[in-house]
Amino acid sequence: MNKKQSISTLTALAVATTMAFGANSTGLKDNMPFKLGVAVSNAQINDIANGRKTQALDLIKRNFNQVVAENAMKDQPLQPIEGHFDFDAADAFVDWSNKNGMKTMGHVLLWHSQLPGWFTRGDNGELCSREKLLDRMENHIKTVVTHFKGRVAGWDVVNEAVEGDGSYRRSDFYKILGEEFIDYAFKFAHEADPDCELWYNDYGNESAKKNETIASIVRRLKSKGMRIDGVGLQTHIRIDSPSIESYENAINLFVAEGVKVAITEMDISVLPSAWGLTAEVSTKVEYREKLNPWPDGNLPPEVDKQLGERYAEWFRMFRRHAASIDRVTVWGLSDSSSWLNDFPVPGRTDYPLLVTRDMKLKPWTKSL
Ligand code: 9MR
Repeated sequence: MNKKQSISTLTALAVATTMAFGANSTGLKDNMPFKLGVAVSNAQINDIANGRKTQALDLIKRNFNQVVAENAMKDQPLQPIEGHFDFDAADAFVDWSNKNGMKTMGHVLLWHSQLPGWFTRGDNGELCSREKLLDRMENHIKTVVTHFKGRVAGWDVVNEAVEGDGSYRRSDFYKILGEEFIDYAFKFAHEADPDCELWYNDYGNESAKKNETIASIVRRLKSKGMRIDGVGLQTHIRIDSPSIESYENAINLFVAEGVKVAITEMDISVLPSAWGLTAEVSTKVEYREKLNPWPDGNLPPEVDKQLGERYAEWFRMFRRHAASIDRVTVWGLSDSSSWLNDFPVPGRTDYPLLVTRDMKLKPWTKSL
């Protein structure tokens, strides 16, 4: 082999290696039959916007090939005051993720939470008229979708419109427009960008009743010839519940409606359930301590092992449905930044994610 030949052999090898391991070198994403995603926090987006290089951003690039902003693209941050859009943080995030070749999802166009007060109300706090709400929805959705056109692969168009008992959530949107607020939201999004994926997203899919209503939304939109690409199952679960079968049933149900599914916000809380807490003030401290059993940031090895096994079981189920699953996204990078540390009880120490507080991949992530 002459020098020229050996250089071209080396170049070919380098290209093949890059292709095999992905542009951002090997990590968890390279072992998955679907995209592996992570929600990016406001603090991380701030680092991106300021050009800071951090361990967190390196970990994200190496291990994930799909991202979504945990908060920065919700209605409140994007249009805090009617008519005043602020895209700075979101633009920095989306440009960064596009540059790094990650599938970028938009979260969220219409959600009853993190919604600025002006959106559904009049000057005196009363519900606004039907026409006013439709006008505001159309303006917000079209402005936002158009702004990110070609840079965001898809949007959660509507989030959490259905209750656990299968009824529609009595949100302001619902009170003013009825269930058709969902149809309007999908219509406006599609008109703004016909190429954009449109998703419905919700939590608590262990409820068959909830899933039935979501499936009926999919059917309704499809029967009107409208676009809906998939249903997102948030998957905020616990170490001991719900059952994997209940989620597998949900996946089968939605797939039978002819749409894709995605696991959009996965985390597994290891802390005791706080629901049913007494309101009796004198018992508060005792309850707080009981509810926060591992406050020093060290999870006992046997609980960590249980957590790893629970993640592995769920990923085995996801792998079985890989042909229908667009992505599996975890709701935050490391335990220190999880929303679960402050919800529903503020100031706890939870361990729900794939990366430890000292920014190391948990050893059991190798088995996912
Ligand atoms: O993780 C988000 C947290 O930082 C915000 O304070 C909260 C605001 O309501 O929203 C959290 O993310 C939610 C997501 O947008 C929709 N599904 C439930 C998530 C956890 O509450």
